[in-house]
Amino acid sequence: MKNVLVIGSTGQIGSELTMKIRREIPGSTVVAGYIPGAEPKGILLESGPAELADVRNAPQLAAIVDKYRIDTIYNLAALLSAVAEKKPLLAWDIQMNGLLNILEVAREKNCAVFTPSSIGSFGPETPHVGTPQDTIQRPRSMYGVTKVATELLSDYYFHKYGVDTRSVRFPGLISNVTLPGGGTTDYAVEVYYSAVKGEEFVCPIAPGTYMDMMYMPDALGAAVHLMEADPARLVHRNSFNIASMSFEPETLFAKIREYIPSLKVRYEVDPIRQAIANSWPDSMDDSCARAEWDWKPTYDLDSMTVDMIECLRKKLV
Ligand code: AKB
Repeated sequence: MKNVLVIGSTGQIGSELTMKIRREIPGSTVVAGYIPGAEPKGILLESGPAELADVRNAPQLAAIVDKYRIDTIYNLAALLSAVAEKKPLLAWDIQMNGLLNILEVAREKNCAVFTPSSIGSFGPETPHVGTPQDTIQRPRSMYGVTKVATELLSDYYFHKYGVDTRSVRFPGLISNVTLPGGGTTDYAVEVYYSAVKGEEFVCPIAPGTYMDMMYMPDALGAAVHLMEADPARLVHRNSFNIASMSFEPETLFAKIREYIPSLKVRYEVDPIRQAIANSWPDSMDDSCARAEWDWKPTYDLDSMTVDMIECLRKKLV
């Protein structure tokens, strides 16, 4: 991985992944791909090249790959689960037609491709506790449908054309740099902002709803580590379960109150998000990722909470 294109570089994952690769992979050129209205700013813009990279525009992607001799594409363009339910056709266009464009460019120009999947690729019939790596995937949300299809299409390009496609199923990602937008797990980020600002938090997810979650530094580490893993060890490719913590809203609020006792929460359950959350795993089994590329998270709920509060205090107070 030397010359990298990050598509969706100003989003929740992309903004931090672009900077991490620029910082940590010596000699790398990392192009920050963006769409109009989501232009990179500040350090993201100043620390390396940026190009318009709309997944629905195949010639545009091919030109960037040629210009920078791209060898690895991180495809982070997606509508998250709740917003995809409201705009299913747009979600399909970005997530599926966009992916096909990327895979075709990768096939022609010999690039490796990382396209994240999600806990959203599972559905109500999936075993919810200790969700196995290989199990039933019959999601009922458009987000989930596109994630399963992403896994299958990425594996198809690997088996048929030898395109080096790899992926992880991300849990809900918690970060203090860029807010997520329109996801089912967003509550677990937003409550930290409310706690630090001293505002009441209105929770759209019902108490007792368990979902897998992960702190962003671990998620970024997984994305980079998997793309650098020895291909000979990979039995799976698209996509690996990865896990670090699983909690329900009350557990998270109790943990935050250990550090900010004044946190106030009220529930106003959003039926769209709740239905999606009910169909997702409570906790995934990530033993294949551990065995095939030494995946190991570093943060638990306590260490993440300490770091989130410290970083948000610096940013917001
Ligand atoms: C969402 O909630 O839609 C995402 C996800 C778990 O894929 N954060």
